[in-house]
Amino acid sequence: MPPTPVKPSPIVLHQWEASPFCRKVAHMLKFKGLPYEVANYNGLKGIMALRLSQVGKLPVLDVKGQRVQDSTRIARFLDEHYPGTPALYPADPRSRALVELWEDWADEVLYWFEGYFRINDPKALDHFIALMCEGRPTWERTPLKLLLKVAGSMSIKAQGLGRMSPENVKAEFLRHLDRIDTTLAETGWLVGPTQTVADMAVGSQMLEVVRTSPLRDEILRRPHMARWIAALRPQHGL
Ligand SMILES: N[C@@H](CCC(=O)N[C@@H](CS)C(=O)NCC(=O)O)C(=O)O
Repeated sequence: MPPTPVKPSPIVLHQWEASPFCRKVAHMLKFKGLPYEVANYNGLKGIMALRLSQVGKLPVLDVKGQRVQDSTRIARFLDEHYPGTPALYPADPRSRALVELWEDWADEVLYWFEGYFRINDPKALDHFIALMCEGRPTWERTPLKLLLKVAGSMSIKAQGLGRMSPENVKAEFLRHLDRIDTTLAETGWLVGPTQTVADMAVGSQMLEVVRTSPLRDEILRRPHMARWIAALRPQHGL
């Protein structure tokens, strides 16, 4: 009897539906055309996500028998292990450096603005909690909202944005939007002539603002950003 072929283990994305970092990874996998399965940690099941890695954050990707945590490490892993697929990072060293800077800026700076607008706007927070509790018993919404509001406010205060006046936070955010719009004017993408992980990282944060916050109007009234968001939306199913 011929040996039964061993099926390669599927790629599994451990995620929260409303996490911009998880959506960034989902975007990368779609861009590369890699099929994957999703494990959701909605509602109070989120506590189990803490055990998936030493860091305790999502996204976590199980791929080729390895577990990789952090969206940026996942991006590098995917380019290294799937060389025949569209690249997330350009080959040219200077362009790659610029992509990595944009990516890091999105993950480490822009994320806090997205979190600030989500935590401090009651409607945005309710929308976010509804997304985070999809498929879970309704009673989980109240404790999760309390938990995320308290923990979110504390970390945004510790980071600094939470101690600025709302007017100043908004003004700084609008300056960032202008910079992005100016950069996009040249090719429609942040670095070079094609989409890179820079667009996926910045786009995932912006799409979360578009999805839950009234500040979406500020994003969509900037012409280059509006076109860019329209191009990124299908990858996010939004
Ligand atoms: N640098 C990480 C950030 C991931 C991250 O902050 N994920 C959030 C969800 S949006 C999280 O897991 N927060 C839970 C926690 O901080 O305990 C990445 O790029 O993956």
